[in-house]
Amino acid sequence: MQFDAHTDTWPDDDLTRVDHGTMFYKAVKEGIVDPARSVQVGIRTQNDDTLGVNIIDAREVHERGPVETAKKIKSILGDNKTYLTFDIDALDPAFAPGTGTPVWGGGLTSAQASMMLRDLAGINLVGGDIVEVSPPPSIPPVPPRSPGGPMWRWRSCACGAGPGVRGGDPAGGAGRVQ
Ligand SMILES: [Mn+2]
Repeated sequence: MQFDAHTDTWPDDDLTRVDHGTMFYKAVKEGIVDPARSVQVGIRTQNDDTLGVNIIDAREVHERGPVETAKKIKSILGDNKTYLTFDIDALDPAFAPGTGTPVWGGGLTSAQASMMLRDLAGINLVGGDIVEVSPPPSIPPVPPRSPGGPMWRWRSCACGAGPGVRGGDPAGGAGRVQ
């Protein structure tokens, strides 16, 4: 399960090379992930070859809403072991400007991401990461909670929505894992 503005499936058949835009091409080609049980959420760049991976692009998230999107994600993942990779550029630059390859406009809001991650509680999550967090010096520092927010929700996703989660702000800025 990948939250991202980019699919990171650009073709590169040199399997000895690691690149931040091609790793999922290689993961599919090497059979590390099952594309039919994989999903990319928040995509808003074009890549004609999906390699069979399910894509819920940013527009679909906006049209469907976070609650229904989370249900669709769950239906794709099923009970399979799931790794979550959250590229911070899935969020609109208005919410997370500090990243290496920002994509202007139309990205997910922090509230949408927070609600989806919370609603994904119960999936068979085995690990995860947050990538591409890179506050450039030319903009004001990103408040520490901004990149930390998805990680916090990731924990709620892994641990189940506890009382501290359920009572929290749906925008996900503040809160505690209890
Ligand atoms: Mn990206």
